Amino acid sequence: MTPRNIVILTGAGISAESGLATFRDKDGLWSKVRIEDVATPEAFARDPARVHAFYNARRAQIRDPAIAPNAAHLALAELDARWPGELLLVTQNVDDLHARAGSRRMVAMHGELAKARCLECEAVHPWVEDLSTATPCPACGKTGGMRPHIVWFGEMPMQMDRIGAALEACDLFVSIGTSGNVYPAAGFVAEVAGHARTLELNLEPSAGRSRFDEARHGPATRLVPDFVR
Ligand code: BJW
Repeated sequence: MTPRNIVILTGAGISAESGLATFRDKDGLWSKVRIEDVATPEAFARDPARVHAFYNARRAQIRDPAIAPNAAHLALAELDARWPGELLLVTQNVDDLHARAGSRRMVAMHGELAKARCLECEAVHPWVEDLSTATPCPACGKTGGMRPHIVWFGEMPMQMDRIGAALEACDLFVSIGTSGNVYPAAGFVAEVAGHARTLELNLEPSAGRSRFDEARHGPATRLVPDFVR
């Protein structure tokens, strides 16, 4: 049966061939810094300067002209543009490569490096420069409350209602470039079991491999264009 409603989940592996490090691979980000030091609300409360330094460096990296969408991002944008049924791209990535490739129907469930949020007034702002503890909020003017617009461990991922509705309505679920270690995203494949065909596209079998109907293993820049075309 031809699918009508598609949900695509992506993770760091889809951006690896664009030059951005993954988290849990050898040489991944979590081999260089401890999660507890940079990716929890407690870390930010304890040492905001350290957390800012980690995200400032990554924000600067996505502005590097050498970092650009690859063939996998472009293929998903092409699918979005031509797919007549429902489609939602749910990315765990905080880079902006899907948006720069042209994907429109998408949710960045773990937030975006290119945005900052004020803890005082909760306004969310597009953000290019470095953040510091002295950065004033452009909306309320308070200093000390600006943080990366990123979902840290223990925080609720963004737009879960929209994601839940798309998962309920989909008849094809495709997971690309994610190790399947982080929830709730790692649980999506189980949520759609029974009403959607499930396909994994990853460099290697993920932690959730056994839950998928089918898996293809290799680099995203080969597997994703092959799947889309
Ligand atoms: C390639 C490739 C190539 C490489 N081609 N492929 C116990 C049980 C269950 C849950 C929990 C638990 N204890 C705590 C929790 C909850 C916790 C959690 O899941 N912890 C686990 C570690 C156990 N989750 C949370 O706290 C989340 N919030 C939450 O649960 O709220 C409550 C809630 C309940 C119910 C419903 C809704 C909400 C928040 C999670 C926040 C994650 N944040 C991070 C960092 C912030 C963003 C950033 O700084 O960038 O998000 S962690 C990091 O992991 C990042 C990523 O988005 C995320 C996923 O990583 P990803 O993308 O899978 O990367 P890797 O490196 O792991 O994998 C890359 C894959 O690509 C590999 O498989 C490679 O093989 C492959 N690959 N090259 C194709 N060329």
